[in-house]
Amino acid sequence: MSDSAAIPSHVHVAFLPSSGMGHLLPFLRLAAALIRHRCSVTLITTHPIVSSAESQAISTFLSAFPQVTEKKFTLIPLDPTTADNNTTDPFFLQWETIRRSAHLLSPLLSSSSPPLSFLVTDPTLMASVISVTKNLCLPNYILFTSSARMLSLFSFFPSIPPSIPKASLPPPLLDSKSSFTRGLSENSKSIELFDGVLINSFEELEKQSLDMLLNKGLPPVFPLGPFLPLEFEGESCFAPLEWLENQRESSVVYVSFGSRTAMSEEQIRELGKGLVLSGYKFLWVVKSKIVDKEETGDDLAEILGHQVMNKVKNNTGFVVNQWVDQWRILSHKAVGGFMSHCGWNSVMEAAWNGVPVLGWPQHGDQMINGEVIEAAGWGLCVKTWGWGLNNHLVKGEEIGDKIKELMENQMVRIEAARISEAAKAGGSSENLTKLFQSLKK
Ligand code: UDP
Ligand code: G50
Repeated sequence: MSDSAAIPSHVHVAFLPSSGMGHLLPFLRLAAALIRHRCSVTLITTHPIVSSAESQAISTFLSAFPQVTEKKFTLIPLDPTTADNNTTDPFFLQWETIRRSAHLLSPLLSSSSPPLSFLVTDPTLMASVISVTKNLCLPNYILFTSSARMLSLFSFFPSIPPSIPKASLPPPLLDSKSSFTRGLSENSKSIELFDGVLINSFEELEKQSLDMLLNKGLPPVFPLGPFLPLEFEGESCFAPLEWLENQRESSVVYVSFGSRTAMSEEQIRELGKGLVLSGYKFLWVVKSKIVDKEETGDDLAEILGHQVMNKVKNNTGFVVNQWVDQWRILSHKAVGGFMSHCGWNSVMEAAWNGVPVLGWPQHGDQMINGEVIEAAGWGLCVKTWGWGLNNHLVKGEEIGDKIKELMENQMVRIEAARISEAAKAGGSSENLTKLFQSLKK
């Protein structure tokens, strides 16, 4: 987002992100953009916090912007007897915990000084937060943390737009009783009570979905992306820049499945085989635990096997199992391809930097996001690899072939460069101005 939007000086915005870095980071990036436009900002942080990455990001954000007010929101512990027994993912459980505590937000919001102009709410918390803000007559905007294509599914639900194949739906949506489905359907129903939807996307990339949303009579949608990372995000995290500096242009495959997706050890081993078979140099972020605090790294060599370790030893591969500075990696000229789970933040970061993507969706909205990449032609999305579920092992040979297919494809490279130009030329600052104009009404 650029700095050119004309904005009144008295605006005070509160942000309520949900758990997971994929939710927190876009909130912090948008908050920083509003601070640059002279808004006052309150950040509501929910406690306890699930991952170290989230705690770290919040504390570096608060020290970089001392003018931000932090409001700590202590959650009521989730009663295990009433929780969804099928869900063990700590991030999903935290969404539910925040929802069930939402009624306690009222005093926190009404005591803000100067009074709040509006709240920006995470999509996973919509239905439980909207009744609170309605009671306070406080305007409430959603920051949708996924693609406009996913927003179109979300807003049509329980109908499915004809453009979205059933096989691409987030798998838990196929079970009408799952807590994910219940949550999503309540949140989706509440959308019309909101004042608008902010989204990290841009018109050139998702015109069709954005037009469809416009014609649906929803609250106005403001595409404000791509969101750019904040300088301090990379401060304390790792990027093997020296190694990258020594590689030829566009010769390295960067492999990462985001902040909360762990693969089985068996699948990690096959992926390693695939990387070796591809013949390309690789920079691979290995994650074997969902929550970072549980990652030990001790037995990495054992999981990866000697072929991958040989590559590491002779400098033709680089493996890490810690938080990396993904933006700096994607913006490095040595990186020529990105094997990704298609988390929406990663997709937007690849778009900005013009890096072709090999999508291997693992959960939730990722297949739908991968289809956005395919439709725009700047990558491939493999739909036959079965959501990375444990009962479907993808063999190294297949993985190696797909990596070669991506890295040798000139068309995706040309399209990636085109998407990057469109991302940089996009109309996010005009849309930000429109948002502020809509406030004055
Ligand atoms: N990320 C990072 N370093 C890591 C892992 C993730 O900087 O080691 C960032 C990544 O750049 C993106 C976010 O964390 O901004 C992950 O969000 P995404 O939507 O891609 O996936 P999720 O982690 O939510 O599945
Ligand atoms: C995270 C995730 C899975 C997933 C999504 C995530 C979305 C966002 C849309 O953000 O698709 C959404 C809104 C409200 C809701 C659920 C999902 O209750 O891990 O699908």
